[in-house]
Amino acid sequence: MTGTLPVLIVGDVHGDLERLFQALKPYPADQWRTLFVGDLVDYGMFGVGALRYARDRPHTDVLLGNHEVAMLWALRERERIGWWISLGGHRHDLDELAGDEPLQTWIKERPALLKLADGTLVQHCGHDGYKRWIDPNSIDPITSINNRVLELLNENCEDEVWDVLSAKNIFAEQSMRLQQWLQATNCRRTVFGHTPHNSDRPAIHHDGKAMNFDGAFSRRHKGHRRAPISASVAPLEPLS
Ligand SMILES: [Mn+2]
Repeated sequence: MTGTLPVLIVGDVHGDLERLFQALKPYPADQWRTLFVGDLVDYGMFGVGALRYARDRPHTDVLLGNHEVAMLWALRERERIGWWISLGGHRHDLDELAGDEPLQTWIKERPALLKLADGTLVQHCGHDGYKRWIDPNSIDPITSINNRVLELLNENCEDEVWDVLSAKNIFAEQSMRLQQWLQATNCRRTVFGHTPHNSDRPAIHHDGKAMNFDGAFSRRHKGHRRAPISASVAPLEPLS
């Protein structure tokens, strides 16, 4: 069922749960496969609420963003809390997560990468930094990257995951690296969020081989500029 539904991409939500309800209203959960590109937490006041809502929505996958990694890190290492708050974290959200161990486990198990049947790669950041985690002995680079990220989070190596997931998007400017990344992962195009694109629609680069769905969705985002919902939440046309 999930594989046959049309795909809806949801860019960085950043705690704006009320706007998320509004954004998803035209897309009933039973009629869409919903993919969140990560960064549901921080800036807005309802980060954990947004995570729970996405987790419980049918036919939905949620990818790991750098802000989820920062929050997990702050949860485990109390000296990190100030740093995480400086990134936009809210203390009440951390307390909420601290009291919900199943949710903590669920966040840790979110994939870094997801490949769709048409060869679309969904990821949080628009860059190829994930490639350091490819196991050369694995026939499936995407699974080997996801396995390594889970291992790192379980081994308290949030720093390494943070370093990769917080780096700047580069695909819009560096088509050669995009091409090499698509080859390395055996994919045809990539869809991501992470850095606001400042357009009213998802930003399309290199003939659609790279698409950015971070439209500064959260009204608490510093770059919000009254961005329309359609800059962040939109259907993805399948590749033929
Ligand atoms: Mn973000």
